[in-house]
Amino acid sequence: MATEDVKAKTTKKKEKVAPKPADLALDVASQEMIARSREMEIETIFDRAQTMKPCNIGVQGTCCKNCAQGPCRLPLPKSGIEGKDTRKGLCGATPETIAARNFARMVAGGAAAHSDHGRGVAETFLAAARKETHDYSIKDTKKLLEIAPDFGVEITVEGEDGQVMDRDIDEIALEVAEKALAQWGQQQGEVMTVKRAPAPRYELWKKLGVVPRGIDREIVEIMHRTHIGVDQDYENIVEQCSRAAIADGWGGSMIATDLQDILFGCPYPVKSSANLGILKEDHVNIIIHGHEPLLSEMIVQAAELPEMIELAKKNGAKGIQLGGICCTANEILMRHGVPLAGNFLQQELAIVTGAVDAMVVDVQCIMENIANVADCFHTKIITTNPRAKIASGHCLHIEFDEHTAFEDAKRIVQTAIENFPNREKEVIIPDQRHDLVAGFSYEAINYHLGGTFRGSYVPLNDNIINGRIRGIGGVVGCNNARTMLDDGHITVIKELIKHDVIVLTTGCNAIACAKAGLLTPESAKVFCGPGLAEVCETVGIPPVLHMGSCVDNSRILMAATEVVKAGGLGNDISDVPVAGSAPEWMSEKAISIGHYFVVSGVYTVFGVTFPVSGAPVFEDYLYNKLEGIYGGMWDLEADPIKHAHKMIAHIDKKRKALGIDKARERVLMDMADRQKLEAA
Ligand code: SF4
Ligand code: MSK
Repeated sequence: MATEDVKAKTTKKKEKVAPKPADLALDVASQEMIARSREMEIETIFDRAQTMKPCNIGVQGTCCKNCAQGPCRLPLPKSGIEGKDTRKGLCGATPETIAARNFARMVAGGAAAHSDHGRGVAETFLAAARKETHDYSIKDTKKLLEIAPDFGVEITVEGEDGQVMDRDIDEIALEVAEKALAQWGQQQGEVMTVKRAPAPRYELWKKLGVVPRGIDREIVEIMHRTHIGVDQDYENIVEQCSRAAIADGWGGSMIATDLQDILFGCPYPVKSSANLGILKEDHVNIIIHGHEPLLSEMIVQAAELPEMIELAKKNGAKGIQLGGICCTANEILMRHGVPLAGNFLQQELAIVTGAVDAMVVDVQCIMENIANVADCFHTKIITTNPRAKIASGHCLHIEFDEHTAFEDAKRIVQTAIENFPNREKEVIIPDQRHDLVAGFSYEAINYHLGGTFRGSYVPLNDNIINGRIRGIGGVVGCNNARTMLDDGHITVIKELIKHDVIVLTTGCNAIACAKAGLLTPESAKVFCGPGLAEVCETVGIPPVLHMGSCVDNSRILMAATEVVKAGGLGNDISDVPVAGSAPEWMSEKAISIGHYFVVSGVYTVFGVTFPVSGAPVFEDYLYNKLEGIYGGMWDLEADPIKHAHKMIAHIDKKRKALGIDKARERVLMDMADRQKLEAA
């Protein structure tokens, strides 16, 4: 071949055409902003995902860098393993040990993130109970009284005359606060909230010796065991993962959710809207992004102050528009109806509109590159948490302290307002926003199904037993730039509801559903199978119930527990026709959540990729053997339709085991059937 031809061929090979925005994101608003970022030559995660490919060995979970003799890299040979697997790290660590250690460190990272969030909430709760802050107080006394006994706190007291009286609420709050905070540093005994699980589940954990002793202790022990030369038995490592994950889901995350509900109110159904179209050109736009509601609750109040609205007007705006990204978004949506601006992969794109006057961030899922994108606009990035700063001259740090919370929030809102006149680039806001109904705490589901006086999960169970509802899908989790934004989420969920599986959602999945219009009762008749559509229509609920943020996956555990308690669907979560899923996961928190779903008895499928493929024996342990121990197991399925059908197959397996599989052969409902359903 002539030299010129070779050159032409090589150059041609190098000229890789960037994928079209429509191939990178499902929603039109994101597509428009990806296109705009390209026109403006602003690099985003969508570009980096093309130029940087993931490491082939890390993806398999078999790269170890736990000591300075490595990294030791043990990729699976292309031809597979024939005979004995002789791969070893320098110290002799097998692929199984390495993949298990990496998996365990992800559980530790995820559990630590959730639980440290929970600790922050518990500390604020204690400050409120001690009346050290005027900015927070006990709002939901009903929930306080409900959870107090779980911490061994009496809610009544016997008077001198032998009469039983209600105890003082402040006293109860203080005792609950102290007991709750003690769960983190506890060294012996059991994390107290773990006993909320159905009795057979708790007994199984006791038998297996995986009831967590203290939240921090189990996380620290993972880090110890995965140090070079400690735990070299993948089954034993997974056992410790189970302790830490239970300490997260049934401990740190659950306590965070409870105490947030008591401080800010338990969520009940609320209407709002979602996507970048919620931003307003003539308003000061403040995006709140991250995970903790402690600050965002204060910002919501500060933004409503007449003096702030007046200041906004003085600066040329018509008012103040708040919008959320990631789980902070879910927190303030659930309790105040603040609209959702977008999910994880939309954080840079929100700034690209040119309409964001401040993006206020706390902790978790905040991409460092928002500082670079903000640099191209007038947007101020305001970090607020001492744990999460961004080393960029363009970021402002206004530290948030629970003792001066409202004043801090006012400073932040004021900073955003004063930045409004500094807009320099053209503002382009995609005309995309969808209505939604959110706020389905497990208490709200109880109320919605059964009414104020006879709130109960019995109607849900009845409809599962009679086959109108096939089962329950818990579909949650992140976006992942290695796959099309929201495509996995929406394809999986549409397939589930089409087959009469009701979906409980949290996190960025919930935001994806909101953008796709799946969080409205009206969506039921468009997307659901006849049975689920009938139930949603009768009860007036969407087929996808938004339960909150990442820590609120604990609400899904409690909903599953309520289903068990309502009767007729077995004695434990592992008996219920339920399956879990994270179609676009990416964070370590997703691994901790997945593992506490699995050890709670739930078959859990992840999409995109799973970092264990380089260690087939360990992979088989997670995907198959765990079912024999916990009744739940992991699985991976990247194809969203197959992913949904694996969940449906599991749900059908559970229906069969319960003897309710025949109930699905049903005729269309007549008026008498509808009346029966309403009366259930
Ligand atoms: Fe290699 Fe062992 Fe060190 Fe890991 S711990 S880097 S496998 S020598
Ligand atoms: S925010 S952990 S990307 S769900 Fe909770 Fe979304 Fe995943 Fe962060």
